[in-house]
Amino acid sequence: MISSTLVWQPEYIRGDEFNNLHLQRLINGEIPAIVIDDFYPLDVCQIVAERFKNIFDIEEYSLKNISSSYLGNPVCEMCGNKDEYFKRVPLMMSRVAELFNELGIETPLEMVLSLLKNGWIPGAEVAMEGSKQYFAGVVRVTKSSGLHNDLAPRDFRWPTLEQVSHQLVWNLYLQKPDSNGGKLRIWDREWSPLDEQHKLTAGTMGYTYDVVDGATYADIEPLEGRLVFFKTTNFHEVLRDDGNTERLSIASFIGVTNDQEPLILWS
Ligand SMILES: O=C(O)CCC(=O)C(=O)O
Repeated sequence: MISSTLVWQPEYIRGDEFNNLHLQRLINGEIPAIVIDDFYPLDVCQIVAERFKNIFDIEEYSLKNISSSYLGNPVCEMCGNKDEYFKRVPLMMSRVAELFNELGIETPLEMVLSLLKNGWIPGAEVAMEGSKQYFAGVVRVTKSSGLHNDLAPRDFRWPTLEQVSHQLVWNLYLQKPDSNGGKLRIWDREWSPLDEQHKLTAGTMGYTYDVVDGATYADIEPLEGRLVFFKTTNFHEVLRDDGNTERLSIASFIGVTNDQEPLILWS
C-alpha cells in the first residue's frame, strides 16, 4: 500500500524578493519549489496561447510515459544527433521568440535570465558547447507526464551538461487547462542511483510509484503567468489533464556547475 501526505510547502514570493537564499533552499532540498505569481502578464499569456494555435509543426515527445508535444529543440529528442541539434538551435530559438514578438515585453527566457542574475552572483546564461549555443525555452503542451526526474550528466554525454552538479528547472505557465488536472506534483524524494531498480522499461523515463512510497509531495497549479522553479532530481510528474483547453508552458533547465560560475540554461 502506497501512503503519502501533502505537507511540503512551496515558497511563494514576489519577483523582486527573489535572492540567493531561495535558490540555496531549493538546491538543499528544503523546499519543493519557488513560485512567483503574475511573473508574466495575463493578457500577454493569452495572446501567446492564441498565436500558438496557428503553429502546425509541433512535435510529439518520443518518450513513452510523457503525453506532451513541443515547439523547440530539446536535447532529449536530439541526443543521438549532436550536429543536427546545434544546427537547429538558431532557427528554433527564433521560432519560439516569434511567439513573443511585438508584445512590448521581453521573452520569458530573457526575464528569467535577469531574475536569476539577482539570485546568483556570477550570473546566468544560455549554455554553450565551445562556441555553439544550446537551445533554451521549449514551449510545451502537456497532457501528462509519468513519475520521473531529470539529471543531464546521468542521461547525456554532452561535455557542458556533464559539468552540472545540481539541476533545477523553470516553468512559466501560459495557459491553464480547463480541467481540474494538469497539476505539477513534486515529491520530497530525491533520485539516487539505487532507484534505477524502480525504472520502467527501456524507452521510458519513468519510475514505479514504490520509489516515492511514504514521501510527502507538493501540488502546484499551472496558473497563467505563474513561474515555478524546482529541483529536477526530485521525483515529479504532471497529473493528467483531460480538458479541452491545452496546458501550455515554456521551460528550460538550469544547471549549477559551481558557486563561482554562471548558472547555465538549456532545454
Ligand atoms: O510542466 C510542468 O509543470 C513540469 C514539467 C517537467 O516535468 C519538467 O519541467 O521537468
